[in-house]
Amino acid sequence: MTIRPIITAPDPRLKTVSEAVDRVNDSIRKLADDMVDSMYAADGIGLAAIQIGVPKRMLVMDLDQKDGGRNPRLFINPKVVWASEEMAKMEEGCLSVPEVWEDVERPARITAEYLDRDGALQTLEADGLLATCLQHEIDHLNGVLFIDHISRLKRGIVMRKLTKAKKLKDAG
Ligand code: K2U
Ligand code: ZN
Repeated sequence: MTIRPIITAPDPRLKTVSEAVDRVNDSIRKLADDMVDSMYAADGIGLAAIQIGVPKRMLVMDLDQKDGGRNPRLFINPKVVWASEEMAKMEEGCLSVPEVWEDVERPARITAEYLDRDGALQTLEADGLLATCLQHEIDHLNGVLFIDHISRLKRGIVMRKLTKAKKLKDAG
């Protein structure tokens, strides 16, 4: 059980394009376990490796967690291979963008390919919260935050708020 600190914006590491995982081994599985522990500790329902400072293309999710369940899922080298033209709007938040909630439009339905905990290729068809969360986390692997999808004006306001909050936190 290892809980690792979550990087919060503004931080240049969150703009990193993460590297593909070339072999799913015990080290990768241990990292995934740490990610799950860190996600639960922060009351999140998703977490990308870069959010704990590791630039590898992997993410964890547990949508049941919000209802008190425990059903962690691991996605390694996830790739959206199909997305609907139909869009869906959902209010998003992020463990790396604290206390900010904004509506974001994304494709309503997606098909994604990824490697599972054993390194086997899986295909997932997703809609609803699963589709939104998976796209949000895959954005993290490409150095994109959900606030990069809102208006420049709103993003400016949010970034000034985050910068001020981080300065106050760093000042102790
Ligand atoms: O990337 C993350 O920080 C995980 C997100 C997952 C998510 C984002 C958008 C839409 C659905 C899920 C967070 O778990 S969102 C929920 C949240 C945000 C801040 C603090 C606690 C929980
Ligand atoms: Zn996020």
